[in-house]
Amino acid sequence: MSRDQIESLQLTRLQETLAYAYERVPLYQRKFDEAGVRPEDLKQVGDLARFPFTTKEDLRAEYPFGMFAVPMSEVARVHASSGTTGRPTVVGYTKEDLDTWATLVARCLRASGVRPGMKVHNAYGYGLFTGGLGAHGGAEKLGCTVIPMSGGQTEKQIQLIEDFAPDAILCTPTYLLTIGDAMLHRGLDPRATSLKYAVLGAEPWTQEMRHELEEMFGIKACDIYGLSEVMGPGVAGEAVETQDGSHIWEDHFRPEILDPFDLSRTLGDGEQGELVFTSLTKKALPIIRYRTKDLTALLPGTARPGHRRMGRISGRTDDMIILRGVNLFPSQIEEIALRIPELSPHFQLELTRPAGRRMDELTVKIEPREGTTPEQRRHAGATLKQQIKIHIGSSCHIDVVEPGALERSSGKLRRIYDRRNEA
Ligand code: DLL
Repeated sequence: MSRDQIESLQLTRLQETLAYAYERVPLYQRKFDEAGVRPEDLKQVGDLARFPFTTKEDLRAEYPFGMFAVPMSEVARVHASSGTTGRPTVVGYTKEDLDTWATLVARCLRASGVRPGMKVHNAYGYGLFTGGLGAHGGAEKLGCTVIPMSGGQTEKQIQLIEDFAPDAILCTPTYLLTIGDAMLHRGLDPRATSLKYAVLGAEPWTQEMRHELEEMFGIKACDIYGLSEVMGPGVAGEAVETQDGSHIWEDHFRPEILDPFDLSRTLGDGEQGELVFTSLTKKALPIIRYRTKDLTALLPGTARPGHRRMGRISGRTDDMIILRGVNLFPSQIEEIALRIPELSPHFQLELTRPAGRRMDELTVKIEPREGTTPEQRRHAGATLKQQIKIHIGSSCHIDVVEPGALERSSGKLRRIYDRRNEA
């Protein structure tokens, strides 16, 4: 589809979605009324900016099923995201929604190099998390043989990869690294496996990490993006021939980028801000201007010209550290650390304010590579400190810990901020 075709499709679908949501979901009716807007007020796509946002808090307040636009008898499945505190956010799908979801994940997998008939090892977690079943549905829809391994049990993952000889693996980038490290630890060569493609997402990752994983396994690694409130994995996917960021499937989602400091300002393509989505075809849970809190920019389409790409996620609005006035995202530290060969991508940031001090202090705890000498570790730590000062402009403490000392997870990479001392 051309850009023009997509934009005119978006207009019709937006009009339909706004009317559908207003009519069926009390929360939307309330919010639209409060904002003084009616679905008919959308005459062109840009009018969407007049409509109110939806947030995670809205979904929590309507827990569990208050935002569903269809009777429960038409809800074929629910998923939920755990959240750090309080109630989980619950999302629902009709049969038709599940079919659309599978079609879009299949589109992502195909773009990333996976083909019908291939064997796909799915190591995203199954259960309430959308990753496992979402990726599963897409791989099945594409016509692959799915190995529903789920996350965790790294030894078993390795055994099945050896025995079942899959062509592709689906998991988080950090978990693929964990599998690779575990193989090396056991004296196995990750490059000798049957794997040719990896479709990785659910957490931010960098070009450096891509390079590392592609080298480690001898594969092509592509990104897949999504979030449960908007659908799950498959909102956007990356093409293997260009590997230049995920294309957002704009026939099903209308993206916007907003100024994170002034949400009334819509930013143009190429500008970094908060990503906001409106669903265009979802039935069970239509979502209007959902604030993802993810920071990125919209870029013109390349391999799929009708759809725009998203830049990589440079952070989350709620992850941003303001260190003595400098805005800083954990991904910036990762990018710098990965350029230092003696350091691994496993790190944690700690933000503290020592008693009696007026300023926050940042400590980067980072693991070195296996086999590095104490001297190399000291040197790598000093280089990291210096590079952070040059590129970010902040001084920090570096603590090069022992390899394997920091907490790992098979799901999301967790950065731990110690904000106890924050004023
Ligand atoms: O993580 C859905 C998913 C599963 C995507 C498997 C890709 C693969 P949630 O648990 O709702 O859904 O978390 C959504 O994760 O707002 C981003 O902050 C982050 N995220 C997801 N994919 C990427 C990605 C799933 N490719 C939140 N790059 C989103 C960076 C990502 N961040």
